[in-house]
Amino acid sequence: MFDKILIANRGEIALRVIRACREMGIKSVAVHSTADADAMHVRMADESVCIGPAAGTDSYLCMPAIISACEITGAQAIHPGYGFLSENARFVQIVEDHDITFIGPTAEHIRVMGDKITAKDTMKDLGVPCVPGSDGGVPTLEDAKRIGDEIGYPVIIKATAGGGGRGMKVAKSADEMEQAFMTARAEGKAAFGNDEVYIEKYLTTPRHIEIQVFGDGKGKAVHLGERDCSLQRRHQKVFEEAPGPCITEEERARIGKICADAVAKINYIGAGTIEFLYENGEFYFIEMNTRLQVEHPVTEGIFGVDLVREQIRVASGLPLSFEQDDLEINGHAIEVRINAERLPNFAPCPGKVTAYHAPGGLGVRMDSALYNGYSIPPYYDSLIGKLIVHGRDRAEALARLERALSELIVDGVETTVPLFNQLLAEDDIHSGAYNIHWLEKWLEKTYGA
Ligand code: MV4
Repeated sequence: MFDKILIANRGEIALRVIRACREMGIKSVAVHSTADADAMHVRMADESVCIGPAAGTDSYLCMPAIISACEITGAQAIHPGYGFLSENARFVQIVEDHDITFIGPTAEHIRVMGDKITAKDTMKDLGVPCVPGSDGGVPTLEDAKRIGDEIGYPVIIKATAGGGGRGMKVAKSADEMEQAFMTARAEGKAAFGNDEVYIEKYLTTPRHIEIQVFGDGKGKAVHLGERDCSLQRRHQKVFEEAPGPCITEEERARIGKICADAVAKINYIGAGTIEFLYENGEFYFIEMNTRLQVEHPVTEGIFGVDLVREQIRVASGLPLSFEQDDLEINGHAIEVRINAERLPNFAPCPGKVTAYHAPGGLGVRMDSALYNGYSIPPYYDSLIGKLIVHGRDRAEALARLERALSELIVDGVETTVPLFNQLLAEDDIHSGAYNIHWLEKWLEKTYGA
């Protein structure tokens, strides 16, 4: 086992990893930008190293500074958290070339899943059900039109390097194909330097269901069920839950086994998420994320496992501490993302937190790096906390969420908390009757534009 780990991240996820390290008797090293000298992750770690100026590109994304911080402190492994360098295959290669362990998948797995065409090819070969569409890349407009006629409209054209909804265009009919194809290509080129695109049947009202998988890198893997993350705004998740309110035990067992078997077969190591669209009782693979996700605590809540601890274990060569048959779902968990943003436009709202009080009590977990008097810097993501509640069933979790939100105090900045109080008044939230378009439609209806 490692005796010192460097955390190449900030905010609540850095605290999350530091906590796992401390429970495992592992020393932690925080890295920080000049803007984060007073941040909680710096205070909570055993050691810290300043790695550069405020901008993420000059600090949390600066590979030489992070490698140097490892060498100076003698950290044997790097946990990347999520975002920043967590899915950067080039970084993983550099880390390994310095005889440091990357706590996560191999550079090769990250590369394969980072390109959506190769990811889909790979998953299809492994028996994972995919959205019907083009077989790989679509080089010309003529090919695109032929494929559109074959699979039938509406279709969606996606940039293979796309992400966050960029490089994605829907064509409702053949006469929209030229415009959609050209735009998706141009966006892929501009945003990711890659104009390769592929085509899928466009699913009109799916849910976003993702399966948590975990591999030991030696041909063994498990699944930890699904999360329903359909409540999103502009491709940013705001509310996530596990288990999915519409997924049956049989469906979970079936798709879970398909996912676990797939990642076992490629000797996948660490945490991964296989994303599906779910419509009319069918799962359609769209993407795989090769990192620990923001919403991992809802899975931890219902399975009672520490996913970061397992990441560290398998990265050090130990087996997973459980097998598939040991895993059993207990109750229901919900996470809401608390952002320093002003409603209704979700405009970032950094500034000084004049009062902070975290909710507590049975079934309440607040993952946040906030403290009284902390100044939220304007340079990074606006996520300032995740409130995760657990109940014996979904209704209890929702009641507990409402109660916990009533205890939470974040003064001095605007937050997304009022949004959750409003959502908790909606019948569709209580019945679970929502899909990927529900939140944007609700925002439109409630606030206009
Ligand atoms: C789709 C789709 C419908 N049909 N693919 C959005 C981002 C990327 N992760 C995949 N996305 C979608 N792919 C097909 N074939 C609809 C979306 C989509 C979406 C997916 C998940 C959660 C929210 C979404 C919001 C808009 C569109």
